[in-house]
This record gives sequence, C-alpha cells and structure tokens, in this order.
Amino acid sequence: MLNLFEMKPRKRYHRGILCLLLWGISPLLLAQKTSKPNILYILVDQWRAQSAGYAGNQDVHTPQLDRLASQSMNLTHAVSGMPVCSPHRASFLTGQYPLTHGVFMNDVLLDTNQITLGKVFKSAGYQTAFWGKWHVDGHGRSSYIPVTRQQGFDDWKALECTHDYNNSAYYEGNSPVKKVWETYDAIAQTQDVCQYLTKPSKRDKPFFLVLSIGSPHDPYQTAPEKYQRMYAGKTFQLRENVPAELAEKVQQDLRGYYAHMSAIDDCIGMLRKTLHEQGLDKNTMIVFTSDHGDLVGSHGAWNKQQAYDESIRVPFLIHYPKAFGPKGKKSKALINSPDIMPTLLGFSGIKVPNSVEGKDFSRILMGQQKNDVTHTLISCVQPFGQWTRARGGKEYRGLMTEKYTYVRDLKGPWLLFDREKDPFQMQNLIGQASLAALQNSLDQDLTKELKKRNDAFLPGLDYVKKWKYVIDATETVPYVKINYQGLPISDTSSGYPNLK
Ligand SMILES: [Ca+2]
Repeated sequence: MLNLFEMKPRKRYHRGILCLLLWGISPLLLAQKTSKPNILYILVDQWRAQSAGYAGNQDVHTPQLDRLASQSMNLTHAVSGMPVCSPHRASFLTGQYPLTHGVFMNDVLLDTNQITLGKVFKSAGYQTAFWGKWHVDGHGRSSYIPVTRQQGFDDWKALECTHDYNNSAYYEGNSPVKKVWETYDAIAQTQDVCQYLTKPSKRDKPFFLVLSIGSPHDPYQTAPEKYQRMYAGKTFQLRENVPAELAEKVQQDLRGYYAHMSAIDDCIGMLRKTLHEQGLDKNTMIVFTSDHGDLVGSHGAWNKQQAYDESIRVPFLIHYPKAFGPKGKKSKALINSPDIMPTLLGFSGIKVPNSVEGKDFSRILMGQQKNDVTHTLISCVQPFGQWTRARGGKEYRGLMTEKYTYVRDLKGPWLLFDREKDPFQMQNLIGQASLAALQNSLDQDLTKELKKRNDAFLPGLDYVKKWKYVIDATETVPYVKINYQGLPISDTSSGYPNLK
C-alpha cells in the first residue's frame, strides 16, 4: 500500500547511527524492530479548535502545540460529529456513527464485542496501551473496569471519568485496586507515559498508545497554580458571540480554561522530548485532538452538544514527517469522529474492518487521492446532561461543509450559517428567500446522508427505548447510584471535586 517505509533505508540508517554515536547512545539499544509507525494519540477533553496559539488565539500560551502545528498536518476543519464525551469516544474506537454503536448518550457501555482500534492494532502485531479517561464503560464513573471491557488494550492505567484532576484515580491492568495519580493528572499521566516509552520492550513491536487527558474540561480553576498564575488578572479578547452581560464570567472561566491548556501544552513538550531521547520520534506519529469543544459563553451557553463551531470543531494535528515532510501543512478535509479509526489504520497499512463506517482519509491527506468529501454529518440523537430540554436542548441532524453549517430539527430546517462570512454564527440564514436554492440543496444532501447512514431521525426517546437505556427525569442516564441498565453502582463518586 504505502511506500513510506521504503524510502532510502540504507541512507537513513547510516545517518541515524551517526547521530546516535554523536549522542553517545548505543544504536543497538535504540533500534526499533518495526517498519510500521508507532502512534501516540493524545486525546484531550473539551478543547475547542479556536483556542490555541497556532489557531490564531493571541491570549492562550501554547508554544509546544504551536511548534507541533508548524511541523504537522493541521486539519483546520475537523469535526466532532456528535459533540459530547462518550459518543465521540465510541466513534473513535469503532469507526462507527452513534446510531450504529449505540453510544449516543454519556455513561452507557460500548458493546464489548465491538471491533475496536485496540483490538485491530493488537491483532496486527501492535502493543496497545490506554492511559487516562475512558468513558465508554457505563458502570459508574469510578468503578473498576475489568480487562474484558478494555477493548483490546494490553497496557491499561485508566478510569471511566473524573473531573477531580488533582485527586484523580485509576486502575492498572486487571487489578481492582484503586490508585490515585500523585499530582494534577494530565502531568502525572504524561510522566508515566514517558516512563512507559523508555521500556526496552517498546522496541520489540510498534505501539498504539492513547493518552486520554481529562482537562481542559471544567471545573476551570483547577490547573496547578503555576499555570493559573500565567493568566491571573489578565483580560482576554472575547469571541464576538459572547453576550456582553456574560463577559465577566467568561473572562474568569477563560483564565482557568487557558491555564489547563498551558499545563497540557507542557505535557506535549515532555512527550516529544522523551520520544526524541528514545530515538522513537522519527517513526512515531503524534496525533493531538479533542473529543469536542466548549462554548464558554458563546451564544450564552457553556460546554457542548450544540451545533455551533465552539462545540463541534476540534483541534486535529497529525505529526508524521514521513508522510507530510518536516514543514507544517493545512487541510480543510472534513474529518469526523468515525473517520479517525480507518485513517489511523490507513497510515499503518492495516486493513480497515467491514464494521467501520467512517472514511480513510490517509491517502487524501498525503495527496495521493482526490478529496471527494464535500460534507459531513453532525447530530444530537438525544439531548441530556448540560443540554437538557429545559435548557433548550433538542434532537438535530445537520451537515458541515467547508463553508456552511446546515441543521434540521424535528420540525424542519433550523440553522443555516455561512461560516466564512459569519464565523461567529450570529446570523441564522434559514428561510431567506435569496438563499432558498442553497438551503434546498443542503437539505437534499442531508436527506441523502441520513439515508446512507440508515438514520430515520426519530425523536430521541425512541432510540433510548430501542437501546433500553434507563434515564432520569431530565432524560439523562444516571451515573451515580444506578447505571444505564438501572443496576446499582457500587462506587458512587460523581467525578466532580468539592470546590468551595
Ligand atoms: Ca468530553
């Protein structure tokens, strides 16, 4: 398939040996016996695409990510198709859309019989590892997750979900003994991953390692003090869609949001330094992305699920000079959550299983195939949690194109934004007579896309019933006392810290 691994091996080998000798390191110690790429997949939580230095935000300090972006393929139009935690993670792991894998709400179990990234990489000879936040287990947020529900990851230090980043628990391997990360979890987990990468066994096989970090998700003011001090007393440029009366709260939240981001930025630096020191940098693809964004006051709302850009667009960097060269590149390819699995498999030369619905973008991104993707599906199957019906939440289906966002609710056409002319999505163009042809064409494309996905766009509760999920009065799956099946949860932590 790919010829990446066949490029002048002798020349590369000799140059590599010379470098290692100059560094005083034995090449035998560092030579990795693999022609497949390692993958370090860094997944963060609730980091919107707009909030990074390289994305044009002058306020947040992200020098490591900016450097990474300057050497990476930057997917500027990456989309989290159902922008909320568990649905994205289940799509990432299976390559399927939420109505297929069934995880269209948080805190439900991803079928353990699914063909997942962990299992496919493992059967292709990879060492697979998962560190951090899992959130597709559905048995309570701090319960032990046995190996039978770990979806093919060999090495495991994970927890279902916590937002208590300074008192963050995890389970290791198949042990039910709860452990706690010693410091702010993103940093402790990163240091541990760096340690893991120094093990000689990492040279035997290629690895697929997921580092799944819980921040910059709220609570915002909980990053280590060092990072909070960077933003103390600062006033930022707010997005134009933040209502004036919320400005003060948004400024305060952004101080914390950016502090978490700067802490994670340091983690990126640590990981890259370790990969370099271990001689793994040349053959390791680094992916940096988020499960969804955060509105942080835009359109008067917080968090996710909504179809606005701050919620639905995510950072997506692929650092892989073997494929993309040493210099940064940008692509407007509309990569969506279900497309991640086949794309990673494509880069690794591994056959994509038939269960996958997403598209392999690897050859498109390497310029070897024409990009024929003109739109991608976005949806909210059933609103819940922070976007309940009482808060305006509702079911929707929509399309993102390079230029437009078009969304239908159960009553019909709902939102139409020209994101190039109106990047803050202040003008809903639905029903404008002069744009009738455009609206009609997007609506027809959406109808075709839904048909292709076997999606009848029914009321959310129909799907809740079909999957037999137990919900509470707000139509949310409870996760503290009982689980999605109505069974008692033994470890009843909410996952949120007690903040005074
Ligand atoms: Ca999340």
